[in-house]
Amino acid sequence: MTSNYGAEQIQVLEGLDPVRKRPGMYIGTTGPRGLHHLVYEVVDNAIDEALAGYCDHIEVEINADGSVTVTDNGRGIPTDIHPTTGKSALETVLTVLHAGGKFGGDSGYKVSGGLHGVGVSVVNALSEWVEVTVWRDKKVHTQRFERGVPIGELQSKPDHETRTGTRVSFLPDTQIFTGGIEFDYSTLSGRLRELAYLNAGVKMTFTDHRPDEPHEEVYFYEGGIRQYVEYMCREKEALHKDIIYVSGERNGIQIEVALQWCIDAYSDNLLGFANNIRTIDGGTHLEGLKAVLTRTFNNLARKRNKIKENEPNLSGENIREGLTGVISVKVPEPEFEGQTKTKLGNTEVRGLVDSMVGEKLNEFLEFNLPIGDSILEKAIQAFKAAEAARRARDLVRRKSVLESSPLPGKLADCSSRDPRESEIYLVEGDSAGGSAKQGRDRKFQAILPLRGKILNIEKTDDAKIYKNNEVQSLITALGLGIKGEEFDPSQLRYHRIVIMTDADVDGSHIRTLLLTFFYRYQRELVDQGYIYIACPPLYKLERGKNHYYCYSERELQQKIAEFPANANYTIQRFKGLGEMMPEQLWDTTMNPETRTMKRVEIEDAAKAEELFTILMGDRVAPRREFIETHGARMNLTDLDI
Ligand code: 0RA
Repeated sequence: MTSNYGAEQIQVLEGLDPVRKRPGMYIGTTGPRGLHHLVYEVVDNAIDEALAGYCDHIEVEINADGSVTVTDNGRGIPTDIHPTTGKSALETVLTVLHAGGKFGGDSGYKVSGGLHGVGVSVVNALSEWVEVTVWRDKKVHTQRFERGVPIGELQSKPDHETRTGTRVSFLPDTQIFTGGIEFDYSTLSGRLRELAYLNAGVKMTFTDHRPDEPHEEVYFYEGGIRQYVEYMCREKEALHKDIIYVSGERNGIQIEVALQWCIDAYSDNLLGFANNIRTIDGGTHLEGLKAVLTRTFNNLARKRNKIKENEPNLSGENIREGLTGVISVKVPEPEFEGQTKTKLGNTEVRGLVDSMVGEKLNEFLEFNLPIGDSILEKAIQAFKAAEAARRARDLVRRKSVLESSPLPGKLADCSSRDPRESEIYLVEGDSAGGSAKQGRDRKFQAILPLRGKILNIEKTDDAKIYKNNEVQSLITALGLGIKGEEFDPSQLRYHRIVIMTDADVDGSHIRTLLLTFFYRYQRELVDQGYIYIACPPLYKLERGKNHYYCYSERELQQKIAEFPANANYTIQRFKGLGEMMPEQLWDTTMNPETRTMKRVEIEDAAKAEELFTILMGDRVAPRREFIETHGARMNLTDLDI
């Protein structure tokens, strides 16, 4: 082992005051997302220890008091005294901004970056208290901090064991996180599972001690992203048995790719990660991968005489049809771009991915001719289907030009012609549509009732989608064109597109489906923030002449708890929007003065798309299981990550 960390390597930077003054600068928001970033920050440090080869178990616990504990079996934060600060390295790491990152050296791979990677000191600054325990040098070292300030010195006691590692417990500060400090189980479990997939061999244990019976889950994947792809394809029928996997390192950049084509899938689902961060907006790693796939399979197709000399190449989309894949790169100095910093910008990565994957994929295909052939067969089918779809679209376009696309009959339009003030509510069924039509302000609110399940997009192709009546009404009502053509925001007839469905499983199903449609076919609408989710109440609580609308079971229980012990009250549960009086719907859900709406972000839609594949899969059994176990959770709060 060459690493020799001395405290002197820490450079003295700034204290923590700026973090408490402007938390948003460090963690993005002080809402739920920022709150959860605190956990990710500590976990990232432990992951870095794992990537450096010193840690293989990370335990995350939500404690009964709402605090979080992260324990790893790494080397432990150094505890020796820093020559210039005169304080321990541990205290320095916890109280000095960016100090943790200054332990670069030869300790291995420092991967945190981009979204997080701000340092544990930020967690310390934004916590009511932090307690750190380090096992190192046969001693147990502990220190406590409150709002970033050390409470007493570092305490060191002899340890009878020789274990090493770090434990960080913290309670987020309610003075900072004014919206509350409640951690969401599924948000954390989702991320920890993802990290376990991305870092093969690292065991993640997640325990929630808040319920009476603690709930524990273990995520441990020796196959890493191969198993991730396997998991994503679990309800689909594979085109080839073994997942295609290539990995390697070029110019200090680690590249890993896992690919699986499925027979019964028609879109492509490629997830990109850079330094363990999901790059929703893509970037150079995905560009490199797409380019090499297109080139490799076109070359193969010509070599195998599947396309003739005078025939055109297959498009990238043809080749990726039915493909599920993960690319994970680890870049020493990542550049993240875009508004949400979720696009990898390092230009060198494109070529490195292209050449590394190209070499290894060609080698793989040489030894696995039948796999290559069946992928090509599928791509050629996709090519033919796309041709048919193009003809179908031409037909639609010609028709709509001739008829100047009349608005759908069941659209109750608003009177305003100014898209900036106009809203359209997409509601499920005629009964809810009726309430909404009567309840709305017709000046700026339009209603479009959609019948039942609009259609099964996963199982069909573009041509069928555009022929579907409900989709056609949706597209014409919104004033939109066709996928693949330039999105022209000036054509959009409403700047708020509000999905308003019942708060039950069917409602969430339809919401998922609509979000998937927008995500796949009109992504600009999501990107530009035009899509919203209405939040109708679930209950009406009446007591005497007062009434309250409650938007969750918890809110209802909280309200009831405020009543005196023997209070008389009645609860009305709204089973669907159709059950609400039009004016109730207006007051609670549609009136801009009083309503709550959630703007859909790209991650929400991406999540919906993932769920959609499960919900719409051909096999009924896993789908039922999914709805039974997750139906209750797939509520509106899930969209508020
Ligand atoms: C600085 C230097 C070393 C390890 C760490 C920090 C470290 C930080 C955290 C935070 C959570 N878990 C952690 N584990 C380690 C290297 C120590 C050495 O060279 O022995």
